[in-house]
Amino acid sequence: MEKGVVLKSTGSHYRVLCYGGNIVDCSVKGKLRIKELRTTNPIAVGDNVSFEMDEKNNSGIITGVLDRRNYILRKATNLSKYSQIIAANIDQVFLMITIILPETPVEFIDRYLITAEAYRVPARIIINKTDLYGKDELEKLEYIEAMYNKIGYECIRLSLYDKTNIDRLKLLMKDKISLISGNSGVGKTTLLNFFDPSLNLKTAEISESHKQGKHITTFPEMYQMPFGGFVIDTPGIRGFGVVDMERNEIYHFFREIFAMSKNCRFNNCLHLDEPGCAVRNAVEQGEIDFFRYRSYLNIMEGDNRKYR
Ligand SMILES: Nc1nc2c(ncn2[C@@H]2O[C@H](COP(=O)(O)OP(=O)(O)OP(=O)(O)O)[C@@H](O)[C@H]2O)c(=O)[nH]1
Ligand SMILES: [Mg+2]
Ligand SMILES: [Zn+2]
Repeated sequence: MEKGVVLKSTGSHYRVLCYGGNIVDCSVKGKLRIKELRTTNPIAVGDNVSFEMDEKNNSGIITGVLDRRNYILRKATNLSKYSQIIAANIDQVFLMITIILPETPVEFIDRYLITAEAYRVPARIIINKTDLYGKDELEKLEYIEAMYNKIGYECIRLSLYDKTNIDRLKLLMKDKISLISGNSGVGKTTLLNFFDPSLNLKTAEISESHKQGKHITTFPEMYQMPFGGFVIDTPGIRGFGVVDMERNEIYHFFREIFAMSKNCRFNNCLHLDEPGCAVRNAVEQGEIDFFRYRSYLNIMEGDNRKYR
C-alpha cells in the first residue's frame, strides 16, 4: 500500500503525489467508507490517501482517506443539502479580494472569514489589482484594510506591478500549505503564474460587460512552489454559504463580537435586540464596524441574497 497527498480531484480522478515523490493518477473503486458530512466531494485536494498500485495501468486505486487535520467547507446555495470541501489539511488561507473589477462584497469576506475561524485555519486577506484603483477605490481599500487589521486579519496589498508584496507573500507561504480563495477574476491564478512562470496556467480577463470573472479555473489544484511549500489554486467562488454552525454560535466566529459579548447583560445574548447588549452598543459607538455587524445580522437571518 502506498500513501500520498491529493494534488487534484475532478470527482472521479485524482492526481496523487506519493510521499516518495512520484505522481500517480488514481481512481476510486466502489464506495469509500469515510465518516463524513454530506459532501459533494468525499476526497478533496490536500487529503492524504492510501492507495494500491495497479502496475499494468501505472495508476492507483484509492483505498482510504486518512483523518483530516482541518478543512474548509462551503455550501454552494443555502438550499443545497450538500456541502463542498474546498481543501483539506491546510496551514493557512488567503482570501483574495478586489475593490473593483470585480468588487468583492464585505459580506462575502465575512462569510469566508468566519468559516476559517470555525475550522481554526489562520486567514489573511490579499487585496489585489491596486494598480487599477483611483481615489474612491483607494478610500475603500483603506477602510477595509483598517477594519480587518483592527480585528487581527492582516491585509496584503498586491498588484502585478508590486514586486515588494510578491516577496512578502512568498515569505508567508514558504514551506506551508496555503489555500487561495476568492471570486472569479480577482487574479488567483495570475499570482501562481507569477510565483512559477513554468506553470503557465490559464487565466482570462474579466468580462467587459458584466465586470465579473469568467470562471476560468474549474478544479482546485495544489502546486509545489519553487520557494518551498504548496499553494492551492481554486475556482472562483460564487456563493459562500456557511456550514456546520448553530445559530447561537455564529457570533463566536466574529472575533470582535465574541470578545465584546462577554459584557452583554445576558449570557445567552444573540446581539439582536436584547436589552443591555454590549455588542450593539459597541456598534453604535463605532467600536465594532457596522459592516461586520450587518454581515452578522444577514447570516443570522439566513439572508442569501447577499451570498456573493
Ligand atoms: N490590473 C491588474 N490585473 C490583474 C492583476 N492580477 C490579475 N489581473 C488580471 O485579472 C484577470 C483575471 O485573473 P485570473 O488569474 O484569471 O483570475 P482568477 O482569480 O484565477 O479567476 P477564476 O479562475 O475565474 O476564479 C486577468 O486578466 C489578469 O491579468 C493585477 O494585479 N492588476
Ligand atoms: Mg483561476
Ligand atoms: Zn449582546
